[in-house]
Amino acid sequence: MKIFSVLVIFIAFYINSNNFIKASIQENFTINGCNVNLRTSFSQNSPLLVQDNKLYRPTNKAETLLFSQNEIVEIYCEEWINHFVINSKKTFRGSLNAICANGNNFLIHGMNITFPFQDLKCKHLPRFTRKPTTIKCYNEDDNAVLHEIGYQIDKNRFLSLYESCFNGQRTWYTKYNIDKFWNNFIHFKRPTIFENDVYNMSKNYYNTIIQKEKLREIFSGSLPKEIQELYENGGFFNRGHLAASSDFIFPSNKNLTFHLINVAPQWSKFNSGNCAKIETATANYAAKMSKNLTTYTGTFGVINFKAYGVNKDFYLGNEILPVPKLYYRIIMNDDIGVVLIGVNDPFPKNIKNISDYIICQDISDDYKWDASFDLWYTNRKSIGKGYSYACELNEFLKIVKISDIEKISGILGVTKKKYFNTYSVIIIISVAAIFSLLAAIGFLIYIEKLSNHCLKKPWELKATNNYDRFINDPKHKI
Ligand SMILES: *[C@@H]1O[C@H](CO)[C@@H](O)[C@H](O)[C@H]1NC(C)=O
Ligand SMILES: *[C@@H]1O[C@H](CO)[C@@H](O)[C@H](O)[C@H]1NC(C)=O
Ligand SMILES: *[C@@H]1O[C@H](CO)[C@@H](O)[C@H](O)[C@H]1NC(C)=O
Ligand SMILES: *[C@@H]1O[C@H](CO)[C@@H](O)[C@H](O)[C@H]1NC(C)=O
Ligand SMILES: *[C@@H]1O[C@H](CO)[C@@H](O)[C@H](O)[C@H]1NC(C)=O
Ligand SMILES: CC(=O)N[C@H]1CO[C@H](CO)[C@@H](O)[C@@H]1O
Repeated sequence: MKIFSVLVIFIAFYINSNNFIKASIQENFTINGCNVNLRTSFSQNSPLLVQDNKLYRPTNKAETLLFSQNEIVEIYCEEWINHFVINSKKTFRGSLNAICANGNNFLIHGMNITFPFQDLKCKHLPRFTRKPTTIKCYNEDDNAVLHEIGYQIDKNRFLSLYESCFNGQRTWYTKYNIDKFWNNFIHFKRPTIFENDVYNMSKNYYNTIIQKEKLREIFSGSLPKEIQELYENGGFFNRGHLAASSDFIFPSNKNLTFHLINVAPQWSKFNSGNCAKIETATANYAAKMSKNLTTYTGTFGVINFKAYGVNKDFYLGNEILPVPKLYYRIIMNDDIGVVLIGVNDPFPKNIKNISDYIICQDISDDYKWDASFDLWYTNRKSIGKGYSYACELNEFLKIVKISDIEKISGILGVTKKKYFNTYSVIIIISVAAIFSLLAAIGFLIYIEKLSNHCLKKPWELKATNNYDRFINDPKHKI
């Protein structure tokens, strides 16, 4: 209320006398720099931040964004509300320059008036623009091309947030960056509606009732017990994000992940289980190590219900949306990388043989992982949360042929090689057991020979000694 009245007075003065405002701004320009607290100065409808024609990136890992005095940050919405509307029509432009004045006050270029950062709000968050390219992105799929998802700031400027490799039916992966100053200080309320300009869905195939109908269809009417139970407990196929909203810092950026090109059907138990753990681990790792991570989060294969007697790839809708068998997340920093893979099937009965889901050698037990990966590491083999494992990227790329990744020369996220993992311990014990067995056999054979030779069992030899034997030998009898 107080701020509001101050603003009304401020604006009243502005309308009456530009000179007064000018004077007060000049005065206020003497204090150095600005700081904008991420927790308190951002809200659901904060504008997109742009700098040097790129998406704005924080310059430190603190809770506060720092700007030097007179530093310009471009703020972009599609429409503006509140006090801006009262002023000149320039306020209706999609993008404005905010110039750091002091504290968390910014001068809006062309308006000669400062606002605290938190008052710079959009009516709604800027909407996505999807730009299909002709760039092929998956070696074995000629229909798959990159689609850029971003913001069309003006005629000439399109800023891409992520790229999805999409073939008209499924997204193989979404590629994006996790910032080295990643943080989750800003609370974001997830939208309930996903944007869709890529699927022709006469119905929403993610709707749980429609999903259940589809499952019933393949099981000729009655669902297996486990699946029925999951459904009754509110589970089913979620819209599993590839780029997670939590991978991005700002509300405007988080919101753009809610597009159907960036999601695929994912069992809810895996979604909130190991898939979420992998997301948290990678973002934490970027922040902890202050490393920009290039990330590809993708899907592989199609699930089936072989163990339940239905040996057919499973799609939601009329063969429209394949339900992936595996999800993966590649994380790279220059030529150091790793891939974490999760099984999109939380039913132990359906996973009779886990090796059907292992597409490259699991190295998760061979290394000590950075502590950022602890939560994932501890739960990684739980089938109910979506069994998961890690592979060397070069091995993975022999199977999953992403076009644009160069050779990788090191493993990301690990600290040192474990010389004794579960397998090596098993091997050592087995080898030791075999040697002991051989030694025992050898010993028995030796005893056998000895007893044949002496016609006496060794324990019977106890009483005698070599001298006695010598003396008792008929040849030596005197
Ligand atoms: C804003 O202030 C600058 C100087 O500080 C002045 O040159 C400009 O004319 C002012 N603009 C308006 C719209 O008053
Ligand atoms: C983001 O948010 C707005 C509402 O604030 C919505 O209209 C828009 O379509 C959302 N999603 C995307 C992907 O742009
Ligand atoms: C979308 O699908 C429906 C039925 O599934 C079909 O009738 C319609 O022609 C399709 N529209 C387009 C644009 O392909
Ligand atoms: C992080 O990535 C951004 C943009 O991709 C780049 O400008 C910046 O230099 C990178 N920083 C490091 C330390 O690699
Ligand atoms: C599991 O599958 C692998 C390869 O698909 C096979 O080599 C192995 O024998 C199978 N194990 C069982 C118990 O069926
Ligand atoms: C030194 C000075 O005038 N500081 C003022 C800058 O503007 C804020 C409000 O926008 C005032 O609270 C300060 O007193």
